Amino acid sequence: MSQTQSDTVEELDVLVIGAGFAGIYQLDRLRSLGYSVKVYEAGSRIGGIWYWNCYPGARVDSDGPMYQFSREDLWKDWEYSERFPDWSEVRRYFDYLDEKLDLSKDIRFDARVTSAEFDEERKQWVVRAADGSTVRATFLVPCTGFGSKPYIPPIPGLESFRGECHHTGLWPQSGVDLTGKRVGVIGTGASGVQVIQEAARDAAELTVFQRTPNLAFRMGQQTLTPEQQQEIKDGQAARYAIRTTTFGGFDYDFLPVSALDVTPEEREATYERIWGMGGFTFWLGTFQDVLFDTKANDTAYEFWRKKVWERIDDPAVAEKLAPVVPIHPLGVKRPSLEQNYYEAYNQDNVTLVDLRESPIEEVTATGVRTAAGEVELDVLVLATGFDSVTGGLTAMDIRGTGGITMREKWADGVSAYMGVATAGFPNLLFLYGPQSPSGFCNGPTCAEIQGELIVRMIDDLLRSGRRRVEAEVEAENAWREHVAELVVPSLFDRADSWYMGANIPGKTRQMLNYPGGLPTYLTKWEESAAKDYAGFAIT
Ligand code: NA7
Repeated sequence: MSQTQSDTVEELDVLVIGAGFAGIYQLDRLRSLGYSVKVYEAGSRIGGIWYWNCYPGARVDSDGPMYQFSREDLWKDWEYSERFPDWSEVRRYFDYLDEKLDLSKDIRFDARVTSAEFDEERKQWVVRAADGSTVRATFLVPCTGFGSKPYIPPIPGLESFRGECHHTGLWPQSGVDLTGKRVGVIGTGASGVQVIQEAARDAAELTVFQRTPNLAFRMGQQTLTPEQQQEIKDGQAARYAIRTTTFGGFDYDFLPVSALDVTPEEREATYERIWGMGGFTFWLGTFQDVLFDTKANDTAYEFWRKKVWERIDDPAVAEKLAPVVPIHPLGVKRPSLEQNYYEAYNQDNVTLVDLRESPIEEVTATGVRTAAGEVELDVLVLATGFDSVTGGLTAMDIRGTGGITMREKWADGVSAYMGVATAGFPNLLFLYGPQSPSGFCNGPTCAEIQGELIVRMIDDLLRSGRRRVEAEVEAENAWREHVAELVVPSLFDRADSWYMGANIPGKTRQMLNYPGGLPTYLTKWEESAAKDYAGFAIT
């Protein structure tokens, strides 16, 4: 039972950290089972990553019907106006969820969790937040997502810049007007591509500082007509039903054929077809060996490169954005979806600086100096990504039974059984965590499917009066090996991506997401659950 008295520390069955999709799923489900649950959220409203990432152009890369919960009572009354909704519409969706599910009453906002310590005697986590509050909970469920710790590179002089400087993941809630300004963007990942498209339209001058080109795909954005909305509604239940059978938790999957086993004409026709569909189909709905076989990948890359070159006037710029010789295989670093990204570079107000040729030397009071000279700027946008997957967890001082923090335990790489728990940290079950399907899986799908596994586990344990669960060391080591083995036949290790932890200097290079696909992951979980959660020590 929970108690809320000013002179006592509140005690809960479950404390959830983070009010994004994963966190609010936990809140709603566990509350409905009768448990006392609260969410601590660092932001001032629900939405998780969509609270922080409100930069111009921030937009979902999944089709709207996939980017919401699959409960019929929720989807039947909800419509996104575009195929790929922007951040403000996703926020409206969260407001809608709040209204329908009455979430906010159990969420403590502006409460960034700073530390958590396990009290072995009482089998409880003692959790503290930056707002001075303390809470005790039998289970701690961090739902901090893959991108809650922005990465700001240590560029010399950055603090001396006198214009406005913002990281995309810490964008001012009041917005930043880029109109008529001299804008610089460092980084061309998903966030960079999105902000560049907007800045190219609004800024007087835009300079893009690119280190690695983004192999971006055609979004196929559409404003949805009433007929299309009806069509979506008619097919929505069926689309959700197949999510657990596909690699990425979407409503489509890889083609069960090799790119090399078809004729060149058939291959070209297939690429044209899936390219035309837009979205991630060219990534996760392509030939089954594109992410595993260099020759197959080369065919996809060449198709993509030609599509890009057709849209860029200057071949020298085209070569920088889509080099004839790939810097890394296509699709092994997270691709982005773009609308007019490549055309932007044909505009007179847009300049591309290739940091591989002219690295950044320093940020000055007035701009950015590279080996090619100084660019004067009013606004500097850092689209430099996140300490992905692990950063949200290691940013907190979470101390387990051995006295060491999670940050210390994972200093030389993560081990996380099933991607949900790590030995030495009992009763702590994280969602969207390291070596879970997370980064390769559609977010809301993962929040629901993986989320339900956690709900079931907590419910099973509490109903049977067992109050302590912990990943076994042997099990988490075996899981890490399993993940490493899955990477070997793939091409994922051929790019310095956040999937591999390779976007942060000094971070251990290892696959941070489960690359076996959602169905295999679920089978592994069910095998464990059927043996009373084999791999977990339960007392
Ligand atoms: P990403 O995809 O990690 O992109 C970060 C970008 O910033 C990328 O282009 C990096 O270049 C660049 N970067 C990082 N550090 C530097 C330095 N020091 N100098 C120059 N350029 C740098 O982050 P996003 O926010 O765009 O997207 C994250 C995820 O959000 C995305 O995958 C989707 O899932 C949604 P690099 O490629 O490392 O050479």
